[in-house]
Amino acid sequence: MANSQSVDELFAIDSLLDDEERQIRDTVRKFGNERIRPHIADWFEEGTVPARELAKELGSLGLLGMHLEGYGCAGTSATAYGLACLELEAIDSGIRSLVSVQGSLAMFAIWKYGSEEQKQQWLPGMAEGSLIGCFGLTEADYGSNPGGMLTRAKRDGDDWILNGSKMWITNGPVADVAVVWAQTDDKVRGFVVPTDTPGFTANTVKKKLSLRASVTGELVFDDTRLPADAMLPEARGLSGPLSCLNEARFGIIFGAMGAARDCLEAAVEYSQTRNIFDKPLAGYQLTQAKIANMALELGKGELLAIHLGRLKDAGELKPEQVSIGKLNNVREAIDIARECRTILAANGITLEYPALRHANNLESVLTYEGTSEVHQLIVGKALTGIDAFR
Ligand code: TGC
Ligand code: FAD
Repeated sequence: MANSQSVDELFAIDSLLDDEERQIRDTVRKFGNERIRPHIADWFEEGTVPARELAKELGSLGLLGMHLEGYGCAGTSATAYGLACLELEAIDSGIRSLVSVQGSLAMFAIWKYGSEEQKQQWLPGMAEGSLIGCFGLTEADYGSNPGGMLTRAKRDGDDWILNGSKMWITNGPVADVAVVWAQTDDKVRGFVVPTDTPGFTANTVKKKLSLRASVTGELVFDDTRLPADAMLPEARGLSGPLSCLNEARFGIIFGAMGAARDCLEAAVEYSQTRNIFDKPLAGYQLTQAKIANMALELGKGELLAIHLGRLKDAGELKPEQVSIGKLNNVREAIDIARECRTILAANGITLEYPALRHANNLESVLTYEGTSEVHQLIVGKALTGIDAFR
């Protein structure tokens, strides 16, 4: 429609970004639209993604570990990284997951807690996308409560012997390297595990109804022998892995708004051209109320994301503020995706339109990186001073 505005225009989002941030956003948007969007519905339907090929392309765009400094990483602002996540998730949450897990979880853990040798060995290849990483924290019976993990690393001379398993691990079956968290006699520690180590197996999780364009797996460690220098020296206790989660949750705050934007754009366009009772669906007050309400939540979510990005760039972002963003933006995104599906009606249940694909993906996003209930409890604790987890 000639005079219709986007939500970004309505909220003047560009006025909050600098030239570099706008340029990064536009580059990632173009890449996503040209390279990935034409295939995404098929990949989702087939339950596949060419992770290795895409990792190299994402790496050559500088998107892997992009807000980290050195070791081949781009060293952008956190806000720019968030905007890249938004554009990737506007295509599919699975693609943003690939990038989040690589950059914010596996690479960040090595970058923040690794020895100089570990950083030199792994980070440049991971930044260029020739090596894929995964991050093993969750176990089948310990998701929200990772402190209860059973996976254990025991000393054998100078070596470590790892036993146990990790579940629901993004990129696990395609990874070259796994960052694995395990109990030791000295608290929870992180280990850098090349996936060709004897005693390491990765099994693919099948029959998923969500995040189908993402590889999810189980990691099994059966007397996996690791050298002494496999341990991340600077992480000791649960704060190590939990601090990595802050990084990935931050990307999701932006990313979820990308999925929501994609749904809303598709629904608005559809409503402008779909004639119902002899006039466009967009011309009905009920439809406009839906669209206006969704636009408010999308715009507010983007403003919140950028605000949190600015705090992160100033080194002031607190974990409970990350929880506010993840809780709000994922919850609103899934509501928007479902509401858009109602506008698309029967057409909305197919992969011809993105709304139900995004809604299904957002079911995982609502659960991973801390369920919405976990984030309510984190925010609740911040507001009341009382820990209600146990
Ligand atoms: P609690 O006793 O509160 O804390 C243990 C230690 O950790 C510190 N800490 C944090 N440090 C940094 N950042 C945070 N966000 C932190 N939260 C806590 C805390 O200060 C303490 O340090 P210290 O030095 O005193 O030992 O721990 P708890 O056992 O009570 O658990 C707290 C809880 C429930 C919030 C935490 O376990 C949690 O966040 N659970 C959710 C688990 C989760 O989010 N897993 C995600 C796995 S990765 C994933 O899903 C990837 S999805 C793929 C993708 O991203 O695309
Ligand atoms: P549970 O912890 O069993 O939770 C069950 C229910 O109980 C939830 O509703 C939860 O909110 C609620 N609950 C939990 N605690 C409380 C409480 N104290 N009070 C009230 N209610 C509570 N993990 C990784 O380590 N690496 C990955 O790469 C990774 N990728 C993933 C990819 C996908 C597609 C998915 C679906 C998950 C992935 N995960 C990964 C795992 C994810 O982080 C966990 O699924 C998540 O932390 C929740 O754990 P759970 O599924 O075991 O649920």
